[in-house]
Amino acid sequence: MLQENDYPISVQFDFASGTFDPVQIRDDRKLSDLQMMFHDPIIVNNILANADPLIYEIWYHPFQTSRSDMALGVTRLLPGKIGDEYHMTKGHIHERDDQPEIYFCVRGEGYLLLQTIDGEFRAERWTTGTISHIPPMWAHRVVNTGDDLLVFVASYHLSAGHDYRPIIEKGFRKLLVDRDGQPTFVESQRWT
Ligand code: M6P
Ligand code: ZN
Repeated sequence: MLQENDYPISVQFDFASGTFDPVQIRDDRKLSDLQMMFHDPIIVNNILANADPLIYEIWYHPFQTSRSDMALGVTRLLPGKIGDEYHMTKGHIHERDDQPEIYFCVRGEGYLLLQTIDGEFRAERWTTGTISHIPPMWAHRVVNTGDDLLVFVASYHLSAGHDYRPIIEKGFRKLLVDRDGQPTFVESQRWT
């Protein structure tokens, strides 16, 4: 017997704005939510003394049926920098170690950074149209190195869970900073 939540659901995505309708949950991530993520605390505190700029929005739609827990997330990552470091997502690793995710860059350009707990690191170059598979056990973060909005679509199981602790404690091995107008990887001082 089908339950009430076992029926198909569709939402309408708008490529121009990078939004979809109807949205169930919207989460705004401001600089104050990413204080521990950017490498220069002095610049972060100077900005926060006057303003708390929006870095990205996440638009969610959970699809929960009596037998499944798929989620759709659309992230709108604004262009910009905090000091010399490009806007990025907080980044997380899944609580469950058997849970992958698909990220689809539908607008903009940048990088997907991936890292294991043991410190294996990968950076996937993103342009509009890149689709990346994030295997289980890899932390993931997206960096917008372009002048335009970067929008990516994510699909994952809600039960995967988000663990931010390894990112808050040590961050990723490499940072993406602007050097003479060029996105450049540098080693993170926090990683030891
Ligand atoms: C995607 C998904 C979400 C995630 C969001 C932002 O939409 O992976 O689960 O929350 O990106 O990433 P973060 O949680 O690292 O800020
Ligand atoms: Zn994830």
